[in-house]
Amino acid sequence: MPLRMKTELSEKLFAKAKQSIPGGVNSPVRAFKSVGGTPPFIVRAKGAYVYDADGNEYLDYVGTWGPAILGHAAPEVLTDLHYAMKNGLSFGAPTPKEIDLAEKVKELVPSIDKVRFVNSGTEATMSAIRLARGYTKRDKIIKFDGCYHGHADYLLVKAGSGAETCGVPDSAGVPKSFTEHTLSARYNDLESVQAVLEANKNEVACVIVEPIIGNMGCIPPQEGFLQGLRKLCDEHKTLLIFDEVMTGFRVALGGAQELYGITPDLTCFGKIIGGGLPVGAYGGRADIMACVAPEGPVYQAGTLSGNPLAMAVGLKTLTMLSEGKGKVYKELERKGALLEEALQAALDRQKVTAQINRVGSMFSVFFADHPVNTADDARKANGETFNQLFHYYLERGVYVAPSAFEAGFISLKHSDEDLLRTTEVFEGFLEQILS
Ligand code: KE4
Repeated sequence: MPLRMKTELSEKLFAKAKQSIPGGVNSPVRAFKSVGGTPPFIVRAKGAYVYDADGNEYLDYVGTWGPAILGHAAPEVLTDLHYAMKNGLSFGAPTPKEIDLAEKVKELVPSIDKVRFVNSGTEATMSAIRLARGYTKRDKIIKFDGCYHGHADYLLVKAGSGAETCGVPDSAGVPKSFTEHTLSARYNDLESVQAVLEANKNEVACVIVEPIIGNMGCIPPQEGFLQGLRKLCDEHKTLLIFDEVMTGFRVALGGAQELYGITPDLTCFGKIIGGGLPVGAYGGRADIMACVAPEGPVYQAGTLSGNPLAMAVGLKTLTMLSEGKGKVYKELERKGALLEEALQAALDRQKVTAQINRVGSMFSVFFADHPVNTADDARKANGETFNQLFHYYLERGVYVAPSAFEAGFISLKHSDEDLLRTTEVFEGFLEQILS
């Protein structure tokens, strides 16, 4: 396994970036704060690989945090993007492509009667919560410790992902009054949800949940948890919002709601729905969506919402994923299972205890001798060992998220050889920490 060639250029670029951009990055988790070291400045991506300014090649399990499910720069997607670009970049007016993508989303996700496109997952969750409050005329919301739903002020409460990684799950700059309506419960613990609902009877507008947590590492729902959430929300006339920004079109063509057979009242999308261009979306029941301006009184807007380039790329991505009626997801499951079995076999050979959590092509390895079913379980895993693995991987051309509180993603372009090579590097790390 050749060690990384050099990093001088990325180091120079990082120093230069820090002079103009806070922390040198446009999103905190990219800065390698928790793992240490210098982030490679990526200049090109193709298939399962990304390439940095120093010419190093990496097998990519970040996948631009989820969108690159087809592999980077899929030729078919680029063709549609080039065609769209020739007609202009943005019109600030309704366009036919928005209808095509909206109809595709409705076809793939039956719980969606109507959908509104925005520009990020944060906008999607922000807007869905405002809509839930407007529809129910209630103010309080319930989120889960460790779930991350973007950086809206009132959602930065016990938030996962970069907030957890940077140690600011309750960010500075958010007035206490902004979070007084944000209640927190524990994921995979229905009793904690019931207690909060009972203590705030008829005051909770919505429960928002990552149906599979991806922002504390990958934590799947335990049997009955999501069904229990659905039942509790019905009993309390509280809306159930699935934040499928990460799981949407990732774990199944219809997302986690298809996988687990749950119908949420509203769903938020991001990442894959834009195929790598900035698209977020929220949608759901017609009677709720009828409250969204200009039809109804809940205001939400955006200059670049429905951008024709992003619509073209998102539509091509979902169209390619839906070819062969779920064939793609059988292949992603096969790849995921192959990697999981190979990693587990390496752990067994080296007699190292770790937890591999996986749903389809999203996964995490926790260095823990206990199951990881909650945010606290994830926090108790050995972060130092993760950080060592991170750098061992990076030096050998395997690029995983620079935080133990993120999920890894396999794309359709990760070959079996790529996955097995990953395991060889992983086993080399295990041997090293044992020596
Ligand atoms: P964006 O605003 O970053 O598009 O989406 C926010 C968001 C909402 N909901 C879920 C479940 C999410 O995972 C995210 C964003 N995910 C993180 C990675 N875990 C984005 C990466 C980053 O913050 O740089």
